[in-house]
Amino acid sequence: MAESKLTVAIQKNGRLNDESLRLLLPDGLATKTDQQLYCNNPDLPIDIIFVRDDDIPLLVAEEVCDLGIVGHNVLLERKIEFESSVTRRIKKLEIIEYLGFGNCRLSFAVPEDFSYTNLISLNDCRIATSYPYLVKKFLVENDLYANIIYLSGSVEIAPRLNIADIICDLVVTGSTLQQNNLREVYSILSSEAILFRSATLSVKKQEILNLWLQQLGREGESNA
Ligand code: PRT
Ligand code: ZN
Repeated sequence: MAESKLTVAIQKNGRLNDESLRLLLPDGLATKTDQQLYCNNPDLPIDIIFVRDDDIPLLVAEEVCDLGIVGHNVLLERKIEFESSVTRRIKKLEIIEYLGFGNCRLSFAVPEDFSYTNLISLNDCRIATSYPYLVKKFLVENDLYANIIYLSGSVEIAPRLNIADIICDLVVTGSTLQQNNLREVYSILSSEAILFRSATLSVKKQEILNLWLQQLGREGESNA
């Protein structure tokens, strides 16, 4: 990647794609097509790479990209995964800004007929989730024990299929839970989209980043 430009990884398709593009590209420059994986605009100090959101933290941690936009939930999940890996040597990631879109929460939800009193009711349950590292961390911190069943999607259907007793998934309005006869009982994380960076940008790239954030009218405070 060119040293005179920043490479930003954003979600190719999905909930964060539109808003991420709107943030990165001034009006009129948003010309992405569905098939596009790469956007190189000579008028901008950034190149954009379109990928699945789950891959973005690794691309930045491996310094393939300089910046990324994902939900905070995805960044935190992948960070814990990286930290627990003994084979992968990855660079630190720093949050530049909370972006105010993609708001949601990661919550435990139980079937309507599940007898839930408090967190202790989760003990010994089978919990289906796409966020096994965040759930595990929460259980350990709260002195709870449960079996975590990893599912990459359609988590809400797991209790009905009897592959899990309860779930831990993203919730916004609660209507998906309701449709699946589930009720939210405890939220473990509030999330929104974040712009984040590799902690090891070169001095040159750091200068480009500061200038670009100024152009966007953004301060860009770094916090890990
Ligand atoms: O293909 P790719 O892997 O890139 O996309 P994805 O399918 O993994 O992610 P996507 O596009 O669904 O979500 C991207 C990010 O958007 C998430 O990581 C969150 O940070 C954020 N976000 C915001 C949401 C939602 N809102 C949301 N409602 N992510 C998922 N949902 C789903 C949730 O999983 C559940 O199935 O919507 C349903 C709940 O919504 P309600 O309104 O019915 O409660
Ligand atoms: Zn994803």
